[in-house]
Amino acid sequence: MANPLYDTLYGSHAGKQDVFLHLPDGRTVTYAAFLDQTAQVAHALTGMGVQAGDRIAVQVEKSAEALALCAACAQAGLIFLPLNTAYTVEELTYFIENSGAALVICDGAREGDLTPVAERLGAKTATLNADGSGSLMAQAASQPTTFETVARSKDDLAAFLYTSGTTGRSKGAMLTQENLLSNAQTLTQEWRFTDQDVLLHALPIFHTHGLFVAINITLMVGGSMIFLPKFDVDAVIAGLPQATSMMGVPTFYTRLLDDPRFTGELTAHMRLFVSGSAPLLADTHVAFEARTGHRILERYGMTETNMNTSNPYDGDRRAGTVGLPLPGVELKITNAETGETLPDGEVGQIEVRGANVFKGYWQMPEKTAAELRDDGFFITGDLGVIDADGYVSIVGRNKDLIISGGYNIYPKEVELVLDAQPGVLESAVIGVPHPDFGETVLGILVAEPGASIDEGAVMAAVKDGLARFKHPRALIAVDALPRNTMGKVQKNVLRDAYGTMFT
Ligand code: MLC
Ligand code: AMP
Repeated sequence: MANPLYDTLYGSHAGKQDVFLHLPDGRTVTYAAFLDQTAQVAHALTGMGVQAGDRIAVQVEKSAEALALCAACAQAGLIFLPLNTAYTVEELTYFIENSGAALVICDGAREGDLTPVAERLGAKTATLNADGSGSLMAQAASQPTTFETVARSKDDLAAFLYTSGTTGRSKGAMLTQENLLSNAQTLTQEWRFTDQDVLLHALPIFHTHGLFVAINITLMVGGSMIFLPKFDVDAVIAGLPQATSMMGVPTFYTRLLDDPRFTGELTAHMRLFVSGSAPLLADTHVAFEARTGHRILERYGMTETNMNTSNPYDGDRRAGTVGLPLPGVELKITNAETGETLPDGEVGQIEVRGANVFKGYWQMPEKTAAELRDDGFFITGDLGVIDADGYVSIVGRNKDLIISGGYNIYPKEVELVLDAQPGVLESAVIGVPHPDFGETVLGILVAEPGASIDEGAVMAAVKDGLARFKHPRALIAVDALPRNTMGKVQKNVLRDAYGTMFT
């Protein structure tokens, strides 16, 4: 039975003894062995009573087994829901409840906390640890190494990825098989990936960049990956000689440039460096070329749309731009108030349409309608401009979003926690420049009349409720927040006042 996503990315490699993964301990995993394990995991999952269309919430460390779990979901027609390993139990509770997950796969260290939450929400639990141990693989080990692939259509959902919104509550972006396949096909061609490529993979696999852009392209061509648990500058420098290509967020590249071992000689053999998920400063692009001779290929994407634009593989990779719309992706700049299309050279909101654009937000028709027009154009919330050569530059956002080291932080989510603290009348959370993470989080607090704010207690409360990367790097108490005549907090005034704190 046909299942386009599984058949194209995985089934097409049946029996191949070529290496798919190079692991940090020196082990390699062939495609054949990977597919055998995938089938076993698919049996283990269906043996727990889940069925096609069910959501599988996954908060596990990066490992070959975690990839087999993702592949098994595709083969069994399950909807893969990857979750940032930094999320707290409180955050996870929301995702499990909102998604209606039938099964939660977590690290053994989290089992005690998450099992009662999962049970209360009607979900089962299994464990998968960073070393591949845990109940899921224990169950899978005794299963057959073949599994009857479940029939799915390209319009069926393949993954949920949660992306917060300016109102603070995360939204489950519904991605179909076609969303993933069409983008992987396009990127493979645009970026010239082949089965000779060895991609150095140091990204997390719970977000679009590391999961779908990096891995699906490799699977599409039958390439291999140096599969690092996370970005570590020593491991990356050690792995580069065996790699042909690398993908990363800008922080990867600024950290490599900070290391004198990262030289032109070390990278002379490399075919391609790709950057995205956050703005790559033109200075970084220039410094990278001066050091290595390579011009980073910057591209622009989103959880809701996968990749939208890319600088050319052959052609001018222009620093400070995100390149040209990808084949099959329509991109326009519009007036945010009227929706009318603006001419090249004028700044407006970026809207995109194509097979890459998601189906909507899970059980949130109003939020979906607010961003996904009836004609299929998706309002990205990014501000951009198209130049005379068609190159797109992102010049800002009209969504309240901070991007720190490539992770999204939505100020509203942090403000809600700060406002709930004793002595705090109100707060404003802003992003300010940071040399390592690009942007970092700053909390501005106003005390209730006559009250004083215990900043230590406030930070302790934040630590309990929010993932580490969302924590304000500093809290600042002020008498009042600047407001415009409409009473809206002027965050630009705050950014001007505190923007140089960390630079
Ligand atoms: C880690 N920390 C962060 C952080 N990452 N804090 C803020 N922002 C981040 N991004 C915390 C750590 O837990 C640690 O806390 C402290 O900050 C110092 O950590 P570090 O050692 O400097 O961080 P490190 O572990 O090295 O991680 C930094 C990083 C990582 C850049 C390698 O954040 C990363 O891999 N980012 C990639 C994110 C990503 O994949 N984005 C794609 C989104 S998809 P403590 O308490 O331990 O000191 C998307 C669509 C598209 O955007 O276009 O691709
Ligand atoms: P996410 O929701 O995690 O997928 O993040 C998507 C957001 O990241 C986009 O809406 C942009 O704001 C930002 N982004 C992604 N790629 C780039 C880039 N190359 N330059 C600037 N911002 C980017």
